[in-house]
Amino acid sequence: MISPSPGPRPSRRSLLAGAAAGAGLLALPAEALTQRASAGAPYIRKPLPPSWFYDYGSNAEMRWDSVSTQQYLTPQPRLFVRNHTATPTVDVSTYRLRIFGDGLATPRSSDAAVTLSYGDLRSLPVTRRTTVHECTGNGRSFFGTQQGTPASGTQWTLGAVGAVAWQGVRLGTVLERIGLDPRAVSIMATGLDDPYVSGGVDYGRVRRPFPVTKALEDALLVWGADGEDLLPDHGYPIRLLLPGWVGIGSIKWLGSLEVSTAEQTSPWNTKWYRMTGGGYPADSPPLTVNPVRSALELGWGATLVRRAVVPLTGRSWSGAGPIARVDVSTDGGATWDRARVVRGGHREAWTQWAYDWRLPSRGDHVVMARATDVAGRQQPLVSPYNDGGYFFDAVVRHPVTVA
Ligand SMILES: Nc1nc2c(c(=O)[nH]1)N[C@H]1C(S)=C(S)[C@@H](COP(=O)(O)O)O[C@H]1N2
Ligand SMILES: [Mo]
Repeated sequence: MISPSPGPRPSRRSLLAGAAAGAGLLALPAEALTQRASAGAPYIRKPLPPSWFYDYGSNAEMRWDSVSTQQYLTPQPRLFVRNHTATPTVDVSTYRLRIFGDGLATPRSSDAAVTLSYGDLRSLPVTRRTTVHECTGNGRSFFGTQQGTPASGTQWTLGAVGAVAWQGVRLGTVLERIGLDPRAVSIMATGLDDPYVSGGVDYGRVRRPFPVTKALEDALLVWGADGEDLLPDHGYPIRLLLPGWVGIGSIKWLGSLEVSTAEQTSPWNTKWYRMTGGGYPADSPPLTVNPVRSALELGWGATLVRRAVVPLTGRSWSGAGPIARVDVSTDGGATWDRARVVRGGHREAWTQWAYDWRLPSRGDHVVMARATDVAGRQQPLVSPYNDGGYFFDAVVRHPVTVA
């Protein structure tokens, strides 16, 4: 299989060398080290080798043609980054998570917040959880390129997503120890990165409220991924994680949690990350559970070598739970055939699948993958337009050439 990628792929040698050192997840191609200066700096700290990422300045997208079928999880060095501002430096020795609000059993003002150090959080019972971590705007570019109605925002293809094995402590454990007022309904999570300024307006620090029910169900305060500390770009030392929910809910560099007996709002649940425009009503609710999506492990317009059987591989995922089935079309959607599940995976991580494309003719083709999750949600052929370009979940028409 040949993919037209502008940069070299990580060499087999560097990957093997990393694996031999027992650090396979952190192995970087040699080129990464020399590209440090030109990468996402000053917004993103980690190297962004062009064979792994599309660089959009403060955001970086994982390239699907850099994903190895052998690697189920997305190591942090390869995970997409979505920053509203720039990755901050947080001093772990002075770091404190502040928890306050009238929704605690003993109400506390911001000045009298409960403070938890990094050490306090690390001493609590550890929970490990693998989830698909995804930006709400993943796939946004296809509103324009596939449906002819472009939406503004980062023009992600399908790589603002990864499957990550997180380590942390259940937020529920922390809240139960502090004590909650039974009338508490909402928690505002606020990051420590600089206030977000856009179009001359200062929106304050990145923050978004989420329901207490989600906090008690499965939210985590995360300090690690792949058995390593979080990388600075992914929220070091502590980030919130709301499994299966829109990426914006998982606030990085978590500075405070305000627990309230009243609903709370921020521009990140009123102005952004809800549906506006198109056919949506003016009062559509803040987005929560991620939709169903699929991607091929191929570059855009990849060239495949003609054989009796051309193997196609890809992944499908859903915020609502496991994938029930995946169907593939190699004739632009005229006929569909079931793909074979290679690895079904954890409750909310992705499903790897494979499809044997028999005797394709030479020339240009469109390959499509359509997944259905256990909740019965199936990827549509068209995603309803919205101004924010959120939740592009339609089947993507992926061009390939058989040579
Ligand atoms: N503090 C803070 N948290 C944040 C953001 C941010 O800019 N600042 N971006 C959010 C968005 S929109 C997404 S998609 C995820 C991206 O997480 P990642 O960069 O670790 O992949 O973080 C979320 N949490
Ligand atoms: Mo996002």
